[in-house]
Amino acid sequence: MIRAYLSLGSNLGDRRWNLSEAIRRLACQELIVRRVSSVYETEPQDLADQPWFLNLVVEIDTTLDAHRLLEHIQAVEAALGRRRLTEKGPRTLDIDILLYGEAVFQLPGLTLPHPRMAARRFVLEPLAELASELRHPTLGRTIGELLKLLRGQQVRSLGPLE
Ligand code: GSY
Repeated sequence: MIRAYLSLGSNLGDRRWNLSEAIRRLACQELIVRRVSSVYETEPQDLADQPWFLNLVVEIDTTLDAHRLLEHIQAVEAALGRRRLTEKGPRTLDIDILLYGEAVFQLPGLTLPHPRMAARRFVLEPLAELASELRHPTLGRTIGELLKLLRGQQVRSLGPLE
């Protein structure tokens, strides 16, 4: 069983419903959703001219290997009619694997830990809520320490999802 952390985001349609339905569909025999962070309304990164996102992080235990986990995530995104109007633009649902145990590797389509997680407040803020003492496998700092290094990027907590 591997402990992993996933980042979920939505800025199209019913954002809150997209997130809760995604969490419901992620859970299966091979994947237990252990904890869900608060929901955060977050300033869009990469492409500023788009609606603000709702983001959260889920802590899971899974017996799926990293590639099967990615396939499972992609199936959940597809089932929710993932729409993405442009590459960095609005989307109904985005799920990223942030951490998969202590795994460190780079393969086409999957890099672990997630290569941009330490630069994103919309990831670190909800992740720190669940695991601030967790040490990033390659950066050697805890999630709480990485969060303190970030400047800018507006996020505000909206409390629990349900
Ligand atoms: O990488 C996930 C999609 N995404 C997001 C996001 O989820 N939240 C915020 N705040 N900005 C984002 N830019 C992209 S791309």
